[in-house]
Amino acid sequence: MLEDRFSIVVGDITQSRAEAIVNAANTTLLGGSGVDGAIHAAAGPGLLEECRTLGGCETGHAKLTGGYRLPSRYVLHTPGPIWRGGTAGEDALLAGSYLSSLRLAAEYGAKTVAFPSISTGVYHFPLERAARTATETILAFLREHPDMEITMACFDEPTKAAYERALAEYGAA
Ligand code: AR6
Repeated sequence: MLEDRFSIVVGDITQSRAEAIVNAANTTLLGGSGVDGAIHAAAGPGLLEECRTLGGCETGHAKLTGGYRLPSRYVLHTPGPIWRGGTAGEDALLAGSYLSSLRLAAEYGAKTVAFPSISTGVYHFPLERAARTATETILAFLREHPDMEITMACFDEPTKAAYERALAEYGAA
């Protein structure tokens, strides 16, 4: 079953045992608040040093680094879109963040990937809408990659509930 390879949990992504975790970064890739700050703090200074060599990243794209002191081997850094009202291509950019991260993970042989809820914090993307776009993108990817497993590491219960609703909507489709 597809749903067996998509877990939605409440947790701190820096504790995840996934081979690759995703960072909801900004286009500089030089750190920030929220999950970005937590990942850099847990990984240690080596992560920022490597990020400095990457030359930033476009919104909706992703770049890979090592995991340094994290349990994960890789970090996939993706700047999600800043919410601008919904008519500035935000949905496609958010889908791009999920898909670019997953393609990079597959390219590097990471079979387990954990995501935070990209763009729904500081970037103010509406949670229900983000959860639907993320879930639809993840399920489509999983259908084509039967060897991969994906976890949504939600920071709180309302976030988890939103992704569970989206899974109920798309999982059966
Ligand atoms: N583990 C899992 N989720 C977390 C964690 C954690 N340790 N910490 C926070 N979250 P945000 P964005 C959740 O603001 O909206 C940064 O400054 C948080 O509760 O981290 O994409 C970057 O540098 C929320 O549900 O990311 C960018 O400038 C989700 O992660 C900007 O923020 C995303 O919230 C990116 O904003």
